[in-house]
Amino acid sequence: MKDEKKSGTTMTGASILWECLEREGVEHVFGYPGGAILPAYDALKHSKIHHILVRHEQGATHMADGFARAGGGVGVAVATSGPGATNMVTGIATAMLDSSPIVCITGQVGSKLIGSDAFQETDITGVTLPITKHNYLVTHASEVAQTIREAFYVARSGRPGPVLVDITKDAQQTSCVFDWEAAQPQLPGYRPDLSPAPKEYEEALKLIHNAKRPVILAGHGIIISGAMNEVRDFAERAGIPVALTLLGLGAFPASHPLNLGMMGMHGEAWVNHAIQDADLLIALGMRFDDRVTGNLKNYAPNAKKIHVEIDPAEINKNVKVDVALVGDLREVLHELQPRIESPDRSEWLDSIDRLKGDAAVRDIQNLPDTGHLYAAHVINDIWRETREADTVVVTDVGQHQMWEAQYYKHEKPRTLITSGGLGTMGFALPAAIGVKVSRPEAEVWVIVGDGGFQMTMCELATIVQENLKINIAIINNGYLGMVRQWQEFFYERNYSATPLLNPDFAKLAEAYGIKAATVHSRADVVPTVRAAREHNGPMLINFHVEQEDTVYPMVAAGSALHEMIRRPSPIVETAEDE
Ligand SMILES: Cc1ncc(C[n+]2csc(CCOP(=O)(O)OP(=O)(O)O)c2C)c(N)n1
Repeated sequence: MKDEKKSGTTMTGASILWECLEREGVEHVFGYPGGAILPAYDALKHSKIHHILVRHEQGATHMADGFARAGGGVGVAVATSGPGATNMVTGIATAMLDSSPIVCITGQVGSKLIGSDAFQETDITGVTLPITKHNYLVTHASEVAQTIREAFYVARSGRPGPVLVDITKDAQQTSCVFDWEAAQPQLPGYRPDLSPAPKEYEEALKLIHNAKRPVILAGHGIIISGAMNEVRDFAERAGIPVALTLLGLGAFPASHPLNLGMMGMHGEAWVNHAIQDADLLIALGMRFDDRVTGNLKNYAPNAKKIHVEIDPAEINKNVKVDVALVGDLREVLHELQPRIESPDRSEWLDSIDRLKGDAAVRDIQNLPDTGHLYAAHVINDIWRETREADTVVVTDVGQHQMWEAQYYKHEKPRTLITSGGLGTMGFALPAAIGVKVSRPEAEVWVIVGDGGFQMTMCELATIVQENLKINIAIINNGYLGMVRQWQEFFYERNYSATPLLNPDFAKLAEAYGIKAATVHSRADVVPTVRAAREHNGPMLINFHVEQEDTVYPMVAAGSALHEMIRRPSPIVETAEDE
């Protein structure tokens, strides 16, 4: 119907832009206007697309990213040229490292002015070349349709990622005949659909069947591919325990008996020991990031490695593997699944259980109540209160992020949204806006440090303007906590530039018209969380937690995965003394 109406008619580049976005299924965009993108903003009045006015272009990119991660679609961010476009850089790099499909549209100065250092001119395609999956400079209205179609195709296919489309002002203003059909993507060199050869399946099966101590390493690719059921069936059938990356949390149910928990720098001790002891690692949709491997020289020294991954560039990049199955994880597992044998692996699973040993007595949840409020208490209580609901937690970066990963037990995919690869402070608040727009029925909780919150807190205004019910828990320790922790361990407690002078966050929220509370004691956590859930609008809770708390375990940079710094346990030490 739509085709008949608009295809073949003469339209401006700006109108074509919105028309194409609508046809790509876009209902919301996050943006901020300015001179070079004004023709597009003018044409917005004829579009059904809802534009959400952000307070900073970085926020627009994180919102688009949160939107994509929560809902599985493509998020769209819009900005003007020059400073508008460069403000997007951090969000684009964040999406790139976490394979999140976003399309960023930027205005550019008139095509005749390009290269003249015109007002607000930046070569944004040059700037973003290494941090986009692909980018485009559009200088004619006639290129808009095909470019937008390609941009969406590239962003969402294969290994997803960010695409930037920079459109000159004249390309937006001038007109041409719009033809959606003729604007098919033409990308002869781009082959996102790969599949492994039969021989590779045979080799993988042989390794799986010969293994005595296998571990599955489950990553974000499982969620992107929608392969949760396939991974669960595979793990159950083969009797293989599953360790998860930070971005993999939710890809395998936390309560499943084969779930080991998070691996890596702040993974639980038994998970890292199991990986080091394994004779086979089966890496599914993960990329052996240094945060999960520790020192590569001593990484899983006795293990053969199978890598199932959609991006061939990841194979043998960090860790040399024995068998690579390059393709979509879901399809690869469909192929493998019927040929998997079900051996008895109880000996291996029992030995991992024994590794769990003293972990519980070291857990802060189980230490005697000293009257202090710890971040772990807050996060554990939020989990207990919200676990039955359709809850999405969006975290920022730092200690609270790691405690969230340890204490919020994610059962389902897309319930933890966090910046893993780039570790972008300031991500949480805007990303949560994108999450809520994508999934309005979900209960959205932001868990954020006092440092990261201040990086993008201007988006509180966007929350109010859009009337979004988002709960914000600030884990306020008065420090740039994770950096302070490194200084504590590795820089002789020289807390250089990490103590924070904070505003009264509750008053700040109230200034925006957001309900707020401040909590100092453990007893007040649950009632305040309940009040936030019941409140019909956004609420911010400022949790004043123990200032010098530490995330344990920790694999120090340069250490092997099994060399962990662990929380001292009086009980364990007493036992050793005797
Ligand atoms: C944009 C950005 N700048 C700097 C850092 C380095 N960094 C990592 S964690 C951290 C401290 C975070 O402090 P806060 O937000 O208060 O959270 P906490 O660690 O206390 O939970 C810093 C500065 C970063 N990850 N991102």
